[in-house]
Amino acid sequence: MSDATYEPPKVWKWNTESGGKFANINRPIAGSTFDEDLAVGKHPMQLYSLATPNGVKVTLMLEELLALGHTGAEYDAYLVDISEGQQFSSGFVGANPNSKIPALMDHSTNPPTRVFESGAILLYLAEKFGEFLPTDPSTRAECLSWLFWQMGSAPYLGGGFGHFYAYAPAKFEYPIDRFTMEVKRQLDVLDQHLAKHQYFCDDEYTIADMAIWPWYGALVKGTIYEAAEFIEAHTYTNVIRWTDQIAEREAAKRGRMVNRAWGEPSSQLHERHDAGDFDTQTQDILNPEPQAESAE
Ligand SMILES: N[C@@H](CCC(=O)N[C@@H](CS)C(=O)NCC(=O)O)C(=O)O
Repeated sequence: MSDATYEPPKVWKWNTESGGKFANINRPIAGSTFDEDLAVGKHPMQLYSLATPNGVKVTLMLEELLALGHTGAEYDAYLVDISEGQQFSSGFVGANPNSKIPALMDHSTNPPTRVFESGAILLYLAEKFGEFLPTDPSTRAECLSWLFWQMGSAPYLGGGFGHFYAYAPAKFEYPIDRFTMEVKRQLDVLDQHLAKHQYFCDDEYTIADMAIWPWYGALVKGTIYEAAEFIEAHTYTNVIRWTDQIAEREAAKRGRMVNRAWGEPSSQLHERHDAGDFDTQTQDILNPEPQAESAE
């Protein structure tokens, strides 16, 4: 156990020097900090996002819809650099009063429809295009149960485990222990389900998989928090099978690149305004050019 103790004062005060990787963007108040409109491109769907697990959920879905031929799902994806505080512009706050990516504006409606919260965006798109959400009431209930499971569970993974294991200014045994226990329990829930089912709703790839994959698939592959060894990720064999299966989907390969501004240059597509944007990237992968040092 850590011997660090803390006696809370009667009234909490905002300590702007609290430390941690994201201390500069964390605030106890909501609303915009500067005036700036959102850019609007030519397509029906305007996405303001970043390729974190929450952002990737939406681009997985949009790319799947486009692969099925839904031209109404054509989209412009703008990069929101949350480390620079771009989620606090007046335009972004108008799209999402919660100041978090992803935020979607559907310009095919008049007036445009704003949708925030990644789960709500997945559900909105699934209902609008009639895809990736079963219509049979029982299967639909199973799909929505897993979708909402993800929305309720991932904060323990990201805000709990990830924060204290990877981002906090110091390592404290108590929170790391508590959230590791919970995250391993969650992985076991997923693993036991996937031992009996190909996807979360039997053998159908749905918005439930799209919500869970960017978080828990990345966790077992060690691409978030570099914790694969610590949590013994290799023991969750069914989660790994499912993760690899989804990674093979062409739409998933594209979706995970959109609004990505780190990693291998060939894995990044900062903004997406046209399906052809990926072709340029594919050529880079096939014919790699020596890359200059990137400032990102
Ligand atoms: N429940 C939200 C969570 C969104 C979220 O936490 N987004 C993070 C990036 S993954 C963010 O924008 N953080 C910026 C901030 O906290 O200021 C969702 O699923 O859309």
